[in-house]
Amino acid sequence: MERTFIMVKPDGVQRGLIGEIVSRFERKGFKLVAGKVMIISRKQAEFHYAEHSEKPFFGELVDFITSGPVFAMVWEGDDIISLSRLMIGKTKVADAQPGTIRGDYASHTNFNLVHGSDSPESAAREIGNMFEESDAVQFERAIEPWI
Ligand code: IDP
Ligand code: MG
Repeated sequence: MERTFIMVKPDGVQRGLIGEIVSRFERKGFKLVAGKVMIISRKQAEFHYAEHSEKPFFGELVDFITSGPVFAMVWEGDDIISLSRLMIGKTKVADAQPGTIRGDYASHTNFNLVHGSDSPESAAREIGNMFEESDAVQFERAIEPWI
């Protein structure tokens, strides 16, 4: 079982797409174990996007991600890191297939609605940057979604 960090970015929150995005992961059968509306600090944003610190768009990216509330979440499921990235769709808007979140709702790469961790190491780092250990609720489901 894997965990990943999923975040509805400020554009998704402002466009009223939290429910739509959460709904897709729920219907897929993944388990939500933590979630909150928050405004992330510049320090958190710079840590979150540290791998892009040398890119020309880094400043813009940090400005954008701190520009308003986000909906930060921890989701759990088998192979959730790769499966959630498939559901989110490709980074560049021109490559994001219809049927994916970005393919269905995003029309600009800089405003692509949602973030999902790309590896177990990124997931652990990103979750630790936004949540306390005690924020994650441990529970067993009465019924698994694939039954
Ligand atoms: P990902 O969100 O699909 O993992 P990354 O390559 O990690 O994509 O890039 C992080 C974020 O930076 C993207 O989601 C997008 O918002 C932004 N970004 C990526 N490439 C560009 C670019 O060429 N110009 C502007 N923003 C970009
Ligand atoms: Mg990334």
